Amino acid sequence: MTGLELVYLLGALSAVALFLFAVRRASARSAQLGDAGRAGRRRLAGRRGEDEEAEQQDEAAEEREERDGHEEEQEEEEQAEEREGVEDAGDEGDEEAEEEAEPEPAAAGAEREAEERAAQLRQGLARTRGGFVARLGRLLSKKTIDREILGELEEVLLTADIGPKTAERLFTTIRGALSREQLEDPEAVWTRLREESGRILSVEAPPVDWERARPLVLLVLGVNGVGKTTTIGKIAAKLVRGGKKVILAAGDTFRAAATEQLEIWGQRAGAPVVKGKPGGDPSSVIFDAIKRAQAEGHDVVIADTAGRLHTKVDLMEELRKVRRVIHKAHEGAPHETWLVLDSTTGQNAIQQAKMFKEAMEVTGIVLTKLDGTAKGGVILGICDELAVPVRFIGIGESVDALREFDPEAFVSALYEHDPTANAA
Ligand SMILES: Nc1nc2c(ncn2[C@@H]2O[C@H](COP(=O)(O)OP(=O)(O)OP(=O)(O)O)[C@@H](O)[C@H]2O)c(=O)[nH]1
Ligand SMILES: [Mg+2]
Repeated sequence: MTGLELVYLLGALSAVALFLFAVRRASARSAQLGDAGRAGRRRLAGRRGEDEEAEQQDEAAEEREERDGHEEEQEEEEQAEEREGVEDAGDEGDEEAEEEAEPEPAAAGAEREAEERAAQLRQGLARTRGGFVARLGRLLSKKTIDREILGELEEVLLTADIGPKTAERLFTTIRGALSREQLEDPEAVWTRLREESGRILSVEAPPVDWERARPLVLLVLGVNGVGKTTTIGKIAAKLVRGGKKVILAAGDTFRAAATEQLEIWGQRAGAPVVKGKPGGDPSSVIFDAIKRAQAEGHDVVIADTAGRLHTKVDLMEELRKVRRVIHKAHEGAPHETWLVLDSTTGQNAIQQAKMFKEAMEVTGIVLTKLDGTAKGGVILGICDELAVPVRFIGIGESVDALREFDPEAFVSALYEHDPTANAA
């Protein structure tokens, strides 16, 4: 061995010795630290004379450390699985997106929309359907029906908020169906009831032609709280969506917050609002709105009115004056005068309709709040007794919760389930 080799060997040996020394020191230090921690806890416990407890705690701490290690591993695994899951779902999402990206055939889209609308109407009429319609259904769901249940049927109809005249008309229909040897056939009686309801609701009237005058003036009436302002907002939104230029007249100068409420609806619908001073003359506000509509080329003016004045006589007098002034502003106007009725008031709505119709011409009815009442049958009484077409129905507070009234769709939604179909 040369001198140089000897030097190398000695150098390597001393490096190994140094390394071993360092490892030993490090492990001794960590043992010291662990012992110090445990000793510290023991000291604390010892102060309370609870050495054993401290030992148990140490063991528990060791177990916990071990468990935590496992849990961490498990968590990591779970997270990895989740990530995979998300990726899978992402793939599904992509597939869905791909499916959606394919253009839906126009006919299928229209069909889906019609189904959605029918479902929304059914939902809106759920409470009425669950009321007198369900009671009639229960009576007619017997396998055979006899004259004994006639009295019960009559009672259900008379208490159905459809008005006594209409109740009698429907009852006569049922009795007639029964006497024509259809006693064995409850389904035939149910069908008759449906058909007669459809006839009552189909008041002869051509659809509203929004283009027959420019501007077309629609005056909206009704007692306070029935939903005039809300309905005006919804109608305006519908017309604006259909490409019409609409302007609103804040003719309710009686109630302090009425103008602001209409302004909010105007903004929502995209229609300007002409307003006057609080307590001012409603006729002059509506007059100004018509003049502005003529000057600016608006297609439709919708005029809101107060629902309450000091007395009913005042209200009718005021509304007649409004009509006269509208006529002065625009020959042939108002082209439409719609009365808003709140279906939750039941037969009261029929009385209100009679009162307004006696005082002035009413060309259409809007029946609101059908979504919140079991008294929706009142629409039968209104159509039967007043022979004024129902133009729209309100089935909620949102801007799109207003429907053009379609008697057929209404009857289908109301008599949705044929209870006699499951007759035992
Ligand atoms: N659920 C439901 N609520 C409605 C409907 N239409 C109107 N409303 C609510 O009825 C309340 C009264 O509506 P308004 O539009 O202020 O009634 P109004 O006739 O203008 O009342 P006045 O200005 O006080 O005469 C509001 O809370 C509306 O949100 C509807 O179809 N369904
Ligand atoms: Mg109002």
